[in-house]
Amino acid sequence: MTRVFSGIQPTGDIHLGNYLGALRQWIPLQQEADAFYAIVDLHALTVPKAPGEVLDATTRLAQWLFAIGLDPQACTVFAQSALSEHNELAWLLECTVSFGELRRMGQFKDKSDRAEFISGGLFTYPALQAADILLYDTDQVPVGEDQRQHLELTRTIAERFNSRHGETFVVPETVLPIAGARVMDLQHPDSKMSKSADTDAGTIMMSDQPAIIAKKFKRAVTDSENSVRFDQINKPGVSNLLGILGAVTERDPETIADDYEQYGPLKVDAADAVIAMLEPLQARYNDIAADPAECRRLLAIGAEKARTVAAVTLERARSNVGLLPR
Ligand code: AQP
Repeated sequence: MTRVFSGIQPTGDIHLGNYLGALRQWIPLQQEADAFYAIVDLHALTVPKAPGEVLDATTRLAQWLFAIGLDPQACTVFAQSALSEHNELAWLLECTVSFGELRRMGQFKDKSDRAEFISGGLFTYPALQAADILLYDTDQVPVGEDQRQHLELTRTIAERFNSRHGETFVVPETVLPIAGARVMDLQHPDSKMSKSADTDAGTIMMSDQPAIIAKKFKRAVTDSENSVRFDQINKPGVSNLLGILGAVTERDPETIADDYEQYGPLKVDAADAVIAMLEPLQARYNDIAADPAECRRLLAIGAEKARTVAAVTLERARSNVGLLPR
């Protein structure tokens, strides 16, 4: 059976980009593959956090993952920090990746430009991400477009390790969604929708209430041309609205453009489609959020299942590198 792995950081509440770009793909893969989904809480520490922030965000994120349809009987959901195997393999992979390769990562450039404190972890975290993936003998990694470069680096690291130390890791493939792979900020349509944007005016949070969603779409930045066309280069704002509406309704954005002459109705329809999609998920989240202890219990069971696979891969890597057996 195909093995799937993907992760998400508990860096704040999740948004429409996370859902359309990655999480929505995770649901059917539970049935079609042997799926491992990690809340990558160690990655969240690459940027300074207040005490308790990551723990709270981890619990809320797990609740959202169950609310959108992850079934702990059908897949393995766990928190990365529960398994020391991730850190141990990360060190072996840090010693496999070069300084120059890490320096070329767009996300590092982007985040370090904005950060007051640039941690060493922010620089090396693609090696930890590679460890997350490679520990599970992963065939496929369903992610949004922004992760493509990191996934390429994971493949390079796996191939280099295999050629230096003998066959150790499965070299994984990146799987992008057909639609929604890159959802842009509604206020800054040249930037991706992100949890850590300066304001949330351009970000549709999964928990946003209908009136807020309608307001954010109404204020979405477009352009002064007043013609509805899908043209991501010259009309990023309008194309983003068409892309979102297309991803939610599973229609082609270029075809949808033919239905509109003005931006107003397009904004209203995009908002309505998103509201209708989110309402049942929000209702399920509200039920699940009432019992945080149950959610942590499910994560602990997931971590035990994950360890049975991760421990075997780590031991193989240690042995192939030539470390003392434990
Ligand atoms: N705007 C987006 N469009 C499509 N996919 C997206 N993803 C994130 N933003 C978009 C996908 O969501 C998954 C989880 O992302 P993450 O939380 O691990 O980290 P990120 O990519 O760094 O997401 P954010 O929201 O921008 O968080 P911060 O601001 O904390 O860095 C990934 O599969 C990602 O591709």
